[in-house]
Parts: sequence; C-alpha cells; structure tokens
Amino acid sequence: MKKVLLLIVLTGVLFGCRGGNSGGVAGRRTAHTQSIGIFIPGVMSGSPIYEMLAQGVQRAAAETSGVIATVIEGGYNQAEWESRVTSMAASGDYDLIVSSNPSLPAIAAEVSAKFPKQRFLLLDGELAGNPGIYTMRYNQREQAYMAGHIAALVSSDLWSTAAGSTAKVGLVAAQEYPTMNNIILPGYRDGAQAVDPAFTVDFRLVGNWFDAERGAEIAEDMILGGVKVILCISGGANEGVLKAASERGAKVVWFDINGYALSPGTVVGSAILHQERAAYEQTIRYLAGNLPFGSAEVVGVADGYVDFIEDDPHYLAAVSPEIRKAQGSLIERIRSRALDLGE
Ligand code: RBF
Repeated sequence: MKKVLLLIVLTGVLFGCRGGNSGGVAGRRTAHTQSIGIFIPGVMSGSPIYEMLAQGVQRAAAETSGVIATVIEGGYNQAEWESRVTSMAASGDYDLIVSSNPSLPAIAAEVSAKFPKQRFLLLDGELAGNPGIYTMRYNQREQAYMAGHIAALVSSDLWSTAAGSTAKVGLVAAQEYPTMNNIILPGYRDGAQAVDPAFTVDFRLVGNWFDAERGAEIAEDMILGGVKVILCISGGANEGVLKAASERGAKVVWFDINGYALSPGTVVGSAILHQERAAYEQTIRYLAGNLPFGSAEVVGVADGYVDFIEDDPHYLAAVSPEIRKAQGSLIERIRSRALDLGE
C-alpha cells in the first residue's frame, strides 16, 4: 500500500515537473512544491484561448523547479462553474487558481469570500480591489476593431465586383455576454464603419460554444443574405462557419489566434491575443512573488498583447496589396498610440 502511494505521489511530482496536466495527482504537493490549478471555463478542444492559457502556465511551471500545474476542465454547463471553482478552493490543493474568461472575476470573488486565502490569477476579465485576485484584461475593443476594419475592406473589394451585395459584415458569436455586446460587437462595427460609414453588422448567435453544424447553417443564411465576410467567435462552432464560407466563396476573419492556415484563401484576417505569453509571464511573476494581487491591468496592441497578423504568407496571398496597406496603416496608428480607440 505504501509503495502504491509513493508511486502516485512521484507520478504527480514528475507530471508537475513537466508542467503536465491531468493524469498526475491533482494538486498533490509536498512542502517543497507549489501547486497551480488551471480552471478551463469550458473545454480546451476548439477553444485556442484556453489551450494558450494552459500552455503558458505549464511552460512557466516546467521552467520552475517544484511547481505542479494541473488542468481542470469546467465543461460547458456554466451554472456549474462556481461550484467547481469552490471545490478547487475548498480542497486546499492549489496555491494559485488560474483561469481566463470575462465571467470568472465575479465567480472568483464569490469563492474568495468563503476562502480568503485562495489566490487567483485571471486573464481576459477584470476586477480591482480584491486582495486575493489579480486580473489582466485584454483590450477586446482593439481586437474587434481591427477585425471589423479588415472585414469591411475585403467586403468592399468583393462588393465592387458583385452585383446586389450590401454593405454588411457578419459576426457569428456563441452567446451574448457583456464583453460581446458592449465591447466586441460595437468595436467590430466601428472598425467596419471606419472603412465606410454605410456598413452594418449582421450579428447572430449559435447558442453554445461547440455546435459546428449550427455555425454552418447560420453562416450559410448570412451569405445568402449578402454577407461576404464573417468574423466568428464561437469556439468549436467556428469550424462550421469556415466550412460554409469556403464552400460558398465567402471570407472569414479569425479571432484570438492565427487562423490563416486553417483555410488558405478563405481566412482573410487574423486578430490575435498573445494569451500564451501573458499566461506564462503572469505565472512567472506569481512564482517570483511579484504578482500584484488586488490590481486589475488592461493591455492592448501598444503593449504587445493584442495584434493583427500581417506577415503570414496566406494573408499576403489572399488579400490585395492595397487592402494590406490600408489595414497596415490602421494597425500602425493603434500600435504607436496615434489612434486611441479606448478600452
Ligand atoms: N471562448 C472560447 O473560445 N471558448 C469558450 O468555450 C468560451 N466560453 C465562454 C463562456 C462565457 C460565459 C464567456 C463570457 C466567454 C466565453 N468565451 C469562450 C469567450 C472568450 O472569453 C473571449 O471573449 C473570446 O475568446 C474572444 O477573445
């Protein structure tokens, strides 16, 4: 029995050294180890924003001796997230809980009231003033604005050659949430209208973060309605949007990661977040004892955490030099802070 236990503990430590995820003993630690729990609000598959989160934390753990990082997937039932995070805190297994999602700060604040010693590092969300919680929010307005700008540029280009089209760009979102409705959607619209004030946004909801078939149906309907370029922010459902667009000669703008290679020629823009690096850096900062709990930071293009990929060969091949020049000059103005889009 003792041997078995020792083996289990060793497995946990070994996994921890490699920054490994499940498979080890969740959060088991000795006096010499630090344990980090990575809470995924959803599932990793199909959601690169979460894959990058886990990769960044695990890279930091792998580079620091005696640190175990364990991934816990919260699943798609959002009503269960708070109890899942509460159990993580109640277990006492994690020195730090890391997550990423605009809805996590409120959940962490509830858990923190019950377990004040629990520390949280949260990306893509914002809450200031709780001594147990540090947040780093991305400027999603900038990400969305750059996406809207390229969508309108490409759309205008296709429009001039196609009869009966309208000045309309598409946005397929998984669900409504305050960041989507109040920041991403208006940012996308404003970016498109910077190209031509006549642009409107055809905004539709999948209803979940995984249904690729529904994503395809919505995209098809949009395309039939005259939409030529679609931004998709719907996790695993993005795959369906991409498929429908490529079959019908429409174009797609990708969000969070470089998506050009997913469907060369169809993906005409990639606005991205440097979430892997942010997760890595903030975890290193925590491990060095320097993470300023209680504070909320906001980072954007000028800080190097939000960007638009302009040097990918698929982008160069898919988009005309004139459009690339117009998009490039927008990005340069945001990067140099000559254009301040707000937060
Ligand atoms: N983004 C994903 O890529 N996959 C998800 O499963 C996912 N679930 C979310 C659930 C909620 C309740 C909220 C508020 C956001 C979710 N996001 C998800 C969106 C994510 O936080 C971010 O807004 C987008 O990835 C755009 O950067």
